[in-house]
Amino acid sequence: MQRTLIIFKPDCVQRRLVGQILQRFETKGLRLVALKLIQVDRALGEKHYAEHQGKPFFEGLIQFITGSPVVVGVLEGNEAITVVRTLLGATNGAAAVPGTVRGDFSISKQNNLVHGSDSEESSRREIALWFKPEELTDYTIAGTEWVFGGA
Ligand code: IDP
Ligand code: MG
Repeated sequence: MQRTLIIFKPDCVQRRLVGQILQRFETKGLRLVALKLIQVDRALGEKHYAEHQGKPFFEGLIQFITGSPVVVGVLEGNEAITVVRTLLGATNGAAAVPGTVRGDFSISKQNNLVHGSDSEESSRREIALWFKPEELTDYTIAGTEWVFGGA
């Protein structure tokens, strides 16, 4: 079982698409471990996107992610990191394949609605950055074997 960090970015919250997109993740079989609506400050935004520091789009990206609240969460399930990235589609919404979140709802490189961790290392780093350990719940969903069986 793997965990991944998701961020419904400011465009997603402003466009009121959070529920619809979260439903895709839940329907796929992923379960929520944590979820909260927060206003991101510059320090958190810069830490989250540290790998992009120095790139031409970095300043705009920080303005974007700190410009309006985000919903951030942790999802868990078989191969959760790859599953979420596959459901999200390519970074550039204009190029993303229809059927993916970005392919269906985004036509922008920056405003691509949802973030998903890209590796186990990123997921560990990002979950620790956005959540305190006590915010991560531990519970069982009845009938889980019907969803995760044979993994
Ligand atoms: P990812 O979110 O698909 O992993 P990354 O390349 O890690 O994509 O970029 C992080 C975020 O930075 C993207 O999701 C997008 O919001 C923004 N971004 C990436 N490339 C560009 C660009 O060329 N122009 C504007 N924003 C960009
Ligand atoms: Mg990335």
